Amino acid sequence: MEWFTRSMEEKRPVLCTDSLRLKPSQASVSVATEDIPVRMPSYECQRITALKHHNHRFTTALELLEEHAGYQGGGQRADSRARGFRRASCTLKSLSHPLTSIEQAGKLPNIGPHSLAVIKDILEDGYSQEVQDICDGDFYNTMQLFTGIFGIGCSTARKWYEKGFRTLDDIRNDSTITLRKDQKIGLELYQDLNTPVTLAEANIIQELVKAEVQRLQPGATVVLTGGFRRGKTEGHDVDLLISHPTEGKETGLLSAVLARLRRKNLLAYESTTANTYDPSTVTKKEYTLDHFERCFSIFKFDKSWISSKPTSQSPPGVVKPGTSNPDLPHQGDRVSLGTAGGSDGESTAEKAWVGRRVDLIIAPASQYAYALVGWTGSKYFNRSARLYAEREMNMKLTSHVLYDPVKNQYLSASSEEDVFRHLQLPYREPTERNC
Ligand code: DCT
Ligand code: MG
Repeated sequence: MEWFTRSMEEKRPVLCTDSLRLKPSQASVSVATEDIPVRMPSYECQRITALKHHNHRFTTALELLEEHAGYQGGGQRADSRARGFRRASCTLKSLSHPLTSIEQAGKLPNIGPHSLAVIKDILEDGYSQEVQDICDGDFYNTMQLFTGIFGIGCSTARKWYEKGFRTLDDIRNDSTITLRKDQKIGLELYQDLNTPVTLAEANIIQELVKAEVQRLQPGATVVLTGGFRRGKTEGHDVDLLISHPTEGKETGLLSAVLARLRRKNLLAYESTTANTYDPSTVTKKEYTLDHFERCFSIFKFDKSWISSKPTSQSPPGVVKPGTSNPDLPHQGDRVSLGTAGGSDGESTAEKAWVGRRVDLIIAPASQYAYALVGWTGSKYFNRSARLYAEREMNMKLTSHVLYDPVKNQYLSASSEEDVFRHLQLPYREPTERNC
């Protein structure tokens, strides 16, 4: 594990300057670097958190501990342990210089004693023995393997681990295990779905869906959200937010688009959920992400769509979907899903496509700005913005709306900037929301 056994990074202190672009806030902590004190707010949504930062050797270790804590189960206590590691990691990501001393770390917000001990080990020894032991352990590696199956969560993975299963073949060959449709395909397409989706692939899928959506409803929009919108070049899925500037014109769009994609044999799996949004329940504690109409799908991404040879018809790596492109798969394509399979992470059958997870979300125009913030994420940015809204603004933020219970008012927003303005937060670009 090269990342935490690496030797100490360059120690020259880079002072916190305006890169944090902070407004003094009710909730901020004074952080003294070598000589310039800066204030680091405690809510992640108040800070700038970029993908590239100065403290990867700490944050990788802390996020591994977060993942490991999440695997262990134990309800809210385990969740809050996991969150503790993530919050410490987020703090270090938004630090504008490499952390060089434990005294500095101790002055930063949201770094608890356990995280501090790990940081100390890395500062002193160049690695953390605790993290090393987890990485070398059976439990962590098995949980990673099993939770990598689409449709399998931590509790099922843990149950399998406790039963003694260690490989995907153990799962495939056990007659007592009954898998749901999504889990079956998750196992069949294990290797595909555990190979990161590239930005080039995401752009092609977006264009393809956009062409279908706009053919059905001119003026409709399809935006690539999630990690790609935050600047990531790889992700585990493609999150597409579909809308139309005229409220109501998005109605019926999802089923019509899916019918077209199905006819073209582009879908290996689809699961649709209806819109269940009810504004009157906005003050209730929520455990679901949101209530938009959506489809969790697996696309059959034809391997030939990514081409290194540019043509006048299609730019490198990008085809014009929905046109007469001969490369697009069609009914009776060479592959049927039943032929995929094999041992752990291996597909033995040669197929012409690779499975790609795609989420299609339908947002009505009046909720679009909130949906865009929510589906851009990151998950921890959202969590922090929602906590901030509740605790500091006495408001309720969701991916549908911002509600002021004192005025009994739903605050309308026509852009992401409006959402930040309502919350009295400095605007953060998507690339600055990578907590
Ligand atoms: N989201 C959230 N809470 C969750 C899950 C997701 O607020 N529990 C939001 C934030 C990101 C967005 O939905 C898309 O989710 P993912 O695809 O899971 O996240 P991602 O950042 O796009 O990650 P990846 O790049 O791996 O797809
Ligand atoms: Mg995503």
